[in-house]
Amino acid sequence: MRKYFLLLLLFVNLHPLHAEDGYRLWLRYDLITDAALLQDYRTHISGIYITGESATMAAARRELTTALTGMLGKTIQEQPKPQGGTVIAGTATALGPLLPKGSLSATGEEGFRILTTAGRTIITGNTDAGVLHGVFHFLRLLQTHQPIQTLDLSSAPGIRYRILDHWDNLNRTIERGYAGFSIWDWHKLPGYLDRRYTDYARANASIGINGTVLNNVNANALSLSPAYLEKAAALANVFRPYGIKVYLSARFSAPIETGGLKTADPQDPQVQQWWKDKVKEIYSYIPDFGGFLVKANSEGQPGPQNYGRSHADGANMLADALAPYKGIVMWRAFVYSNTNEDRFKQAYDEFKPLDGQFRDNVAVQVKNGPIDFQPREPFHPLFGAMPRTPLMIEFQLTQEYQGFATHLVYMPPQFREVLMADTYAKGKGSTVAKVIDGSLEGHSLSGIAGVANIGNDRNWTGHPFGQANWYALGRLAWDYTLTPDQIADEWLRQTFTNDTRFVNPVKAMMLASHENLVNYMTPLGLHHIMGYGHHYGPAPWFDKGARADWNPVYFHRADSAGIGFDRTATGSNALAQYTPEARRQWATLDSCPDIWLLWFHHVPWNYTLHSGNTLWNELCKRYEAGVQGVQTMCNTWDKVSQFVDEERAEQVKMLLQIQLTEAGWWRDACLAYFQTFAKMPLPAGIPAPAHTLEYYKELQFPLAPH
Ligand code: GCV
Repeated sequence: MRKYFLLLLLFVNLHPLHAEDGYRLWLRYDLITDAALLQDYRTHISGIYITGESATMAAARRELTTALTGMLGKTIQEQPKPQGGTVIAGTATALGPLLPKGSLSATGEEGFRILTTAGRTIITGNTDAGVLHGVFHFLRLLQTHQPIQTLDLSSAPGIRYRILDHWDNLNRTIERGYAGFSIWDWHKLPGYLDRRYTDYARANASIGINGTVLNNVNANALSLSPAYLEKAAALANVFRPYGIKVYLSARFSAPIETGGLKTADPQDPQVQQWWKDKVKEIYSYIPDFGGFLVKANSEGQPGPQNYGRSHADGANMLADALAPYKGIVMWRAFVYSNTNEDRFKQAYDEFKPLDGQFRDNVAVQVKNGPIDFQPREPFHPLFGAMPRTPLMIEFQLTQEYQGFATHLVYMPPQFREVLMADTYAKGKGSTVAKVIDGSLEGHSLSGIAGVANIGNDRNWTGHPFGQANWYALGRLAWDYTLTPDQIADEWLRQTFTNDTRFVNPVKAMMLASHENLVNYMTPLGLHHIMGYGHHYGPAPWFDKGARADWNPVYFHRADSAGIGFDRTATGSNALAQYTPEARRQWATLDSCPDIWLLWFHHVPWNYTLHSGNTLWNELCKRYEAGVQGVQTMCNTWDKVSQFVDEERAEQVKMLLQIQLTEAGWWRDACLAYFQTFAKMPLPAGIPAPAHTLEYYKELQFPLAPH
């Protein structure tokens, strides 16, 4: 018996029951193992003192207690009054004389100040939510092993609406979701509040996300029915203490579908009244409801154009209903038509003429690029083109076009490429970031949204590294001057370990990962060449889609003369939608950097690129470089995974192997296909495709997630 007991003990030791499964995200708060640092932190932190009784301050108290106790390995409790080593948290008003002189005006409604004085750490802000953000920042400093002896820092978000868009359906499936089912258990709501909802709110508050759109933009009108509003209200109650508001995607035809009206025409007084009544009802359930996100007249969704009205007419009707409650409308510009000669141009053509026609509480939400979240896209030409309208930017965290939740792709380099792109709308320096933070035109409404990559998988995002993109979206929305390097660094330290033998090589791997993906999927400006419908794997040959602009052949236009979409004046002239200065970089074969080439030009196969290689040879080399890049990632992981827990080490290893196989599949299938046009041999060092082109063409994935 005793023998079995000892064996059991041994087993438990080797495989702890509470294995590291990724659930805790970047809020792990484990004991600090660096003895000197631990000693230092213990000296500076003896207890906490929290002023304020709100639910938000209660959350701050819980977070500080749990986190400090965990990291310092001793019980940290509230003290009756501050002393040396106390961490004090409260608003400026609540702290009163405890707060030394110093301005909080720069911290606004959601920002914070952290300072050390008389041996105490003070975390403060103008609001409880600001204090909570400060608490999370302080904990981030500890988790990333920063010095805390002499802190004096202030921070405020650069962007007002920092939102996650969930494409979650009421039946718990997720459109383009790869991490399980929806975390919203609609059936059990409102009575059953999964602990996950609180942890979701904590995670978001820790990175400054302040809004969540609960349901898919391809919306079900039922989400606005009383039964579902009650459920949404239950979630809003959980999120409220964390400074997070709930928004809903509104189906434009809801007045017909659930209201019994004959029309949803935004000029119809009955329809307008229906929305006013509906909004009033929503606020009776959710007093701080954020507003609506709307996908209208896009991919079959109903909208104002069904009645001969414009996007502005539709958005303004909803905006008028929301205005008395300070709610906003996020009206999406993701529209494309089959009649435009170039899908690239449609959103600009439809929306630019409406500039100045939207109400003050409307933001037009524009995808980062003109097509659809491709691995690399030029910035959307609407940025800078609608000076009288606040424009939000929408990024896609869920990896619809970037390898699902199977590929390790760290997106901030891509986000940064877009945010730092210069629109030249008001001269040099008119970056996309300045358009969307409102500073270029003085808009107070500013926003950034990320299509969530979250599901009910134990680790939330399917791939353990998918968490980094969620984390980064929040951090960048708060402060877009943070570099991808800084964000990766802090995420790795909190999520895995502070050991630089792990952090440095893995950070390098993350920073290279997006370019690797572009190379093995869509190098040199190729785009939209993935499998039809589910978007899994390569299918550049596909030409059977019901609409021309759903077919890869429409986008790459390969023929015996060359490859690429001519968007110059000799082609669709989409380039004319950019300012002359912005367009110049892409306008000619000479000026266009190789990485953007096939977005804008139809290029002869034997044309010599800036790299010195012919187009065909460069294409082959890039595909191969992408695959080799993944091989390097595998090698790196094999060397450093010893520094982290076995469970996540193994998960990432397996996923990287799948990524390697799929990268090779992309390279082989694409090169086998494009070679039929280029009619040139593979350059030296590029392996022959593993299978025939027919083999790749015949692969079917009817049940791939989509
Ligand atoms: C929610 C792409 C996706 C669709 C998505 C759409 C959108 O087309 O494939 O699934 O629909 O974008 O952003 O509305």
